[in-house]
Amino acid sequence: MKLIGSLTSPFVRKIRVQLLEKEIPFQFVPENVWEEGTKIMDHNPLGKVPCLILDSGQSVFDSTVISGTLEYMMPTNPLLPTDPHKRALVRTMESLGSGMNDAAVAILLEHKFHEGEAVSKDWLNRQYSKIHHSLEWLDIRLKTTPGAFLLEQLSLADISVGCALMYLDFRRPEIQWRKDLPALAEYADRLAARPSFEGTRPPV
Ligand SMILES: N[C@@H](CCC(=O)N[C@@H](CS)C(=O)NCC(=O)O)C(=O)O
Repeated sequence: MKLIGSLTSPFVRKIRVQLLEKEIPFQFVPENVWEEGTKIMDHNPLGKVPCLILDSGQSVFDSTVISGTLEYMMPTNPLLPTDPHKRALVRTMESLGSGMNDAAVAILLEHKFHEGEAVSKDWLNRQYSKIHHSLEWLDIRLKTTPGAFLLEQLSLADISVGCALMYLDFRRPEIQWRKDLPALAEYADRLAARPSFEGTRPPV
């Protein structure tokens, strides 16, 4: 199994963490999708990473499809509950993490492709608002759970949300969410101490 991706992408990190937690061996294939001459379109017509290549050669893309595929193909250390309602909640929180990443990446790209007056403040504010509302939602959710995780045990929700929170620290330090939401910050720190997160920290 091969995983095409970059070491800084939070979507790719989610899959790397999942593979490590499930103890599934894989080959990491680095790809810079922004470089001219990238070969990512040979595997994913959308030109995005992560892209998982199964041993059969079949491509699987979009991180949420990859994470679901890995769960039903590889039953070791399950990261999705069997109860349908809890599963829906975990998958929703996984999507919340992805949506936070989408917003944080959109801010990054607005600054990458526009300068000065051309930068849309409305667009940026829209993205910051999504991130702030998601952080508040997570803080409330965390207060309703007795343990260390968003549900009873580690799940795809924690992996996705953990990657999103750590991506904010990495790329959007101006948000300064930690001081207003200390319980959420502690939660992120607990996740960051796991070997799977430790081993997938973005290079500085
Ligand atoms: N919904 C996708 C988002 C993946 C994504 O946006 N990846 C970024 C890297 S962080 C990318 O490849 N961007 C290239 C582009 O948008 O053309 C997923 O969950 O896999």
